Amino acid sequence: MNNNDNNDYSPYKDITVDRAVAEILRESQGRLSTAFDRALAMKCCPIGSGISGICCKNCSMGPCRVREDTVGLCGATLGTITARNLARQIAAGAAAHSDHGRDLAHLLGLAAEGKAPGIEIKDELKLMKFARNLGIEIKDRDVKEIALEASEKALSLFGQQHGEIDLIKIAPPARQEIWRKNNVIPRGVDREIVEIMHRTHAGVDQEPENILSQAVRCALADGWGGSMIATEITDILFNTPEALRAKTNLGMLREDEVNIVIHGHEPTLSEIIVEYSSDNELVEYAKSKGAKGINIVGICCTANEILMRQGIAPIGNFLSQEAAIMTGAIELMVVDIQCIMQALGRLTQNYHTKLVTTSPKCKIPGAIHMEFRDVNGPELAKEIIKMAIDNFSERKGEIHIPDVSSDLVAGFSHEYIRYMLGGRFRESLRPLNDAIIDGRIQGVVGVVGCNNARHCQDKYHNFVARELIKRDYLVVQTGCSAISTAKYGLMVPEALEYAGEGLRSICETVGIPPILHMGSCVDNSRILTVLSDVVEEGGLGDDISDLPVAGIAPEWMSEKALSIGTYVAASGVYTAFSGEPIPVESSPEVKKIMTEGWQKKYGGQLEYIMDIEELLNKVINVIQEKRKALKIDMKKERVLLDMEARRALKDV
Ligand code: NFS
Repeated sequence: MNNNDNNDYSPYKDITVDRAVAEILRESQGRLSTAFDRALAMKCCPIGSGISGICCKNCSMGPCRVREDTVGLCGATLGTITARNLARQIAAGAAAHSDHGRDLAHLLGLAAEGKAPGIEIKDELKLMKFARNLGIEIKDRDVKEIALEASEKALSLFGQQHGEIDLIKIAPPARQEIWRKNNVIPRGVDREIVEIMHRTHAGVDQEPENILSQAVRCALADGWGGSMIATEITDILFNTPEALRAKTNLGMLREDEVNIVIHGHEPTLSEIIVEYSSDNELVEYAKSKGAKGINIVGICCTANEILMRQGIAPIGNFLSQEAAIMTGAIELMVVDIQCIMQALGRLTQNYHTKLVTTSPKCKIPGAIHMEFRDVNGPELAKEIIKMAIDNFSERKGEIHIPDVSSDLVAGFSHEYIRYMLGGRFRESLRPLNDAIIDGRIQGVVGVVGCNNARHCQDKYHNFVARELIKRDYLVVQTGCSAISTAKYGLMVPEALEYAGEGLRSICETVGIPPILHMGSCVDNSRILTVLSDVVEEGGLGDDISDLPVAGIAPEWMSEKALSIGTYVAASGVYTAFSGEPIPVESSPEVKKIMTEGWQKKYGGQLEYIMDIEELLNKVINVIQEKRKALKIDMKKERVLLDMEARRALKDV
């Protein structure tokens, strides 16, 4: 089912293409301020955003506003300041992902020692793989002992001072050599973040290229370090996702049930809340208060975590969070970290909705703080659910739940993709490589990232995803971008009617949608693993930069997206951002380093292209050039390859 076509919600069709959000905005008639209103009321600063010059506020002689022909009080040039600012943003993004990974590494140790009630090791196979990747001996050892050592080893990667972080060894050997040659292999996650803060202090690193090399090293520490640790341990503790069906959008709120929204990024407490939401005692308690049951739904990446493993409905992405509150149907919104609008604190005051913060790292004025401390999961989850139930009878005013929802299929971990393509006993990416080689799949494109209130919600995500599948490109997605296309019914096998003939034939054979939901934003690390596996499978070159693949963040907004874009580019993938400019637009010097410079060094680049059609054409051209270089650009007859022929393909 998909009833989300927004043509009749003028004037909101320029603000959002999501009919559910548009309906809520129309209903509110501007009575309550949302990010959409604030974006119209306040233009963004052209200097701060790097469109016409740049601003340096790293010392108190400034802030200095600098253009190409001027310098700051210390003499800093436009290029230097631009590179410094971008590096700091990348450090913030990498820190957010990695600190999340650190907490999970810590939790793995507690779970191994039995000190984290409600949390246990669910995927032992994945633990063994993770431990091996960390260089841990697993033979004849107890699972808990291995888990404890894996936790300690993972934690040590954050503070490691020398050498190379272990997980980069998952990358193809040729890729590791490129990084080694350019001296950008992360030594330790925290070290790279701290070094950016040092180098960008006034009067330290002044050469844009050198600053950006450290930004690359820091971003790689995110993708192949902090984020990868987060993904791997989340799978170990809560299970590696497998394909499942679910539903999405605001229509998944229930008028007659206690609605609890989980919002943010951490999977831990959310998983426990989901578990207790079906607890008999609590369900009976809800019924005693006049509700028919307890309905758990999600927003942003916590939603993606519990969707991927439990099939819980994501009711919206980043720009849906205020609209969700404005339905008046939410008893309680529980938030942890990242992408939680401060506006929620004030907005919830207009409704009965309780806003509950749970992380010591994120308190919000107007919210009730109920701290999650690893040891109190079940107790806290029950308390939160009970608070929501008690709030059910406090609903005031009219409830407005838009009747908008779509089906989706999620759960495409890299393990599941291998299994689905090769079967449980011969799991393999071979069919994918073969389909790319024979041209039925032209390439693979990651469409990822946020919503941005300065651009129409979901419009670009949907545009690029639809256009790509139409032309036989397999689309893989994470984060808010994944929720975006799911909301329009593009993540179900039925969406194959929009796909090109080649892509459709493959997806029909395997039984998958043309767009694969691979999880939350830290799960972009899954995409890195798949790309490495595709290289290892053979026939498509020796390195990620040989593959006919690309990355797009069409509506990006967060510093995390800048870190992701940088590590994807530095991993050898052409990456394009649209919507708001990357804040380097006024510096031709920095733009050149990130495009031509990184292309030469890393075989991938990161650029901003304002026009979405131009971006699409560029992505397609880049991929077609890769196909040409691999000599697979000609349409071939399908032939069954024997082992010898496959080996020969490796040498293409
Ligand atoms: Ni990613 Fe996920 Fe969404 Fe953007 Fe925020 S929720 S971590 S940063 S807004 S995609």
